[in-house]
Order: sequence, then C-alpha cells, then structure tokens
Amino acid sequence: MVTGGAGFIGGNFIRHILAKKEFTGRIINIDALTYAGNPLSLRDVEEAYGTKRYIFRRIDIRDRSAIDRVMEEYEVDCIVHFAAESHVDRSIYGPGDFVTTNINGTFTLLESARAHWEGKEGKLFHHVSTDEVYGSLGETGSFFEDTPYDPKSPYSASKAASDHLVRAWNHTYGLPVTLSNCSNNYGPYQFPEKLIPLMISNALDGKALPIYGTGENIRDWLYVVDHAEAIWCIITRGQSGASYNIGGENEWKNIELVKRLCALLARATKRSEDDFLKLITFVKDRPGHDQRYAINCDKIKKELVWKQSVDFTQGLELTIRWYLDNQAWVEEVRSGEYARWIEKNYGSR
Ligand code: NAD
Ligand code: TDX
Repeated sequence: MVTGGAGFIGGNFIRHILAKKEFTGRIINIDALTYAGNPLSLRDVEEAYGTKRYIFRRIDIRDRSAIDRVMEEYEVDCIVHFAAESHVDRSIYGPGDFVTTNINGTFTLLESARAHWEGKEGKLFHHVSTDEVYGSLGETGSFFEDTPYDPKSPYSASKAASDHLVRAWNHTYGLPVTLSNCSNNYGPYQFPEKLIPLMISNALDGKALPIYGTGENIRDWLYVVDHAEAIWCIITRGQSGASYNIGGENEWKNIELVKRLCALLARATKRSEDDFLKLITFVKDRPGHDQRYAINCDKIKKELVWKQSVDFTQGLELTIRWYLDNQAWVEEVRSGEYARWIEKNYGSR
C-alpha cells in the first residue's frame, strides 16, 4: 500500500516500482486527493497495469475504518507512507491540516498496521520523511542520521513528530519500520507551488520569478526518480528499525539555481536567456526561512549501494522537457484553488 500516491513523489515511486522486473506485486494507492493530489498523474499507470497490479482508493489517512478495510481486503504486507501536507509556505498560513494529516494520519496508519500485523512475519512500514526535521545549517556541515532533530516550521515540526511516532511504534510495539529523510526533490509531476516547477511555469508564461529574501538560502536537490530508487533499496534491503538519509550532494543557492534554470529554459525554447532573467523579482522573505540544508548520504550509498543516477543539468533538462510537453497537466492542476493560493502567498509580498 502506498499512501499519497497521487502526489509528486508517491506517483513517481509507483511508476518506477511497477516498471521493475523484480517487482511482481500489486500496489494499492490510497490518497485523499487534496489540492496536491491529481489522479491524472497516474493515468498512464492505470492504462498499463489495470486493476490487477494497480488499484486506486480515495481515502483519507485519518480515517481508521477505511484504512482497516484496505488492510484486510488486500492483505497489505508493506506500507510506503508518503501522504502529507508538504508545502512549507502553506504550513505558515494554515498549520491545522499539517498537524492532523502529518501527525494524526501517521498515528492512524501505525495503529492499523499494528493491529493487522501483530504476530505476523514479513511486514514493513516505511515512513518517508524530510531533511527539514534536522533544522537549519550555517555555512558548513551536513545532516547525518543521528543529527538531533530541530525542526523550525510548522511543516517540519509535524514531520518530526511523525518520525518520532514511527520510531516509538518500532521500539515499544516491535512494529517493523524503516525511515528515510530526503532533501529537496524535483522532476516531473511536481505541483507548481514548489520552487522549480513554479519558476518553470512562470518563466514560460512571462510572469515574475519571485525569489524570497536575497536568494542566498541553500537547498540540496535530488531528481525524484533517484528518491524512488533509494526507497526501493531501503524497503528491499534496509535494516529493520533503521533510518537512511537521501540526498543529491548538489547544493545550490536559490538565486543561482533560478539563473541556471533560465539558461536551460532559453536553450530548450531557443529564446534569449535575458527574456527569462529579466523576470527575476526579489520579494519579502518567508517567515523563519531555513538558511541551508545539506545531507550526508554516505550510509545509504555504502550499505545499500544506492547512488544518484543523473547530474543536475540532466535532471533539470528532463524536468523542463516534461513541463514543456505536459502543459495540459499544468493547466489542469492550476485550476481554481491554485489561483487562490498564488494570490494569498504572493499578492502582498
Ligand atoms: P505532495 O504534496 O506532492 O503530495 C502529497 C499527497 O498526499 C497528495 O497526493 C495528497 O492528496 C495526499 N494527501 C494529503 N493529505 C492526505 C490525507 N489526509 N490522506 C490521504 N492523502 C493525503 O507531496 P510530495 O512532495 O510528493 O511529498 C511526499 C512525501 O515526501 C511527504 O511526506 C513529504 O514530507 C516528503 N518529502 C518531500 C520532499 C520534496 O522535496 N517534495 C522532500 C523530502 C521528503
Ligand atoms: O516562490 C518561491 N520563491 C523562493 O525563493 C518559492 C516557492 C520558494 N522559494 C525558496 C524557498 C526555499 O529556500 O526556494 C527554496 C525551496 O522552496 P520550496 O520549493 O518551497 O521547498 P522547501 O521549503 O525547501 O521544502 C521542500 O523540501 C523539503 C519541500 O517542499 C518539502 O516537502 C520537503 O520536505
């Protein structure tokens, strides 16, 4: 069972796993279809795998009886838990759903798994988390698996709380779990509220490219398919109870990243770089904006023989090509609710 599979990373994970020869199982995707979930993103998967190997159920992870029914009906042996409210800016405007989905939702899944798997072998709950639980770094250093938690935003605090619950259910009840903490992802099907798809869509529409503050904040970027493969390595070969950091080893200042995107967009559209660069606009900073994230992912590289498969230029080119070829998807997800969000977040900046 995959939770949140109609979202960005969960959807890419489902597509990646079903295409693997060594995976012969069936995936039940449960997703509440919030503004961030779009069943359109998996239409190709539905067409390719039908209901034999891919099943979608619209279910809220806070709904215990609905989760129990799926656990029983499909005899779920592994849960890969992506479902979450995931956007930091939205967590600043409205933290309520972050607390109920990210914390209570994870609690509900853990309790259902515990009830159904008690005394049984061969089960696994994999929890997908973020590097943001570790807080913010200065100019040097990086996050390791044992770095103390120090979340700073309502989003990262709710993710940290969910990580603690998962570890407690392992320690106290013996629930078989693994966890992963990943850096910023980018790639196809990312909702255009996050930095990279927002910049691509705005640039193609000739709209402002809003950089928070001075643009000096640093993020580590990983191509989403590499995240999917890392999770596959963990659920098939990871140690029970262990956490793995996943990262791109690819740190960029936001402003430098956006300039790089402008150059690659110019190449892909055969337009001048200046057409895009002139759209860069510095806007009021995000409150409590974390300065820098950097992940040390030596553990997963050494122990599970995982590594990144594309460099940043290749990954960005693939992403730009995907957005250019999938304007209909972008238009679809930018319907009513999206316009309201853009006005709320950027209107007064
Ligand atoms: P997303 O916002 O694109 O997708 C989240 C999905 O969860 C959506 O399909 C949404 O409908 C679903 N969902 C939300 N609330 C739900 C609920 N109550 N019940 C059922 N479904 C619900 O998020 P994403 O970027 O794909 O992130 C997936 C996971 O990976 C999250 O747990 C996030 O914290 C983590 N993560 C994300 C990144 C990143 O860069 N995007 C990096 C590291 C970790
Ligand atoms: O319009 C913008 N302008 C801007 O300067 C947006 C949307 C973002 N930014 C900055 C803020 C961050 O420093 O770009 C950086 C990246 O922002 P986001 O794409 O919102 O990502 P971030 O806040 O870093 O969090 C992401 O990475 C970790 C994901 O959204 C989380 O789900 C994940 O856990």
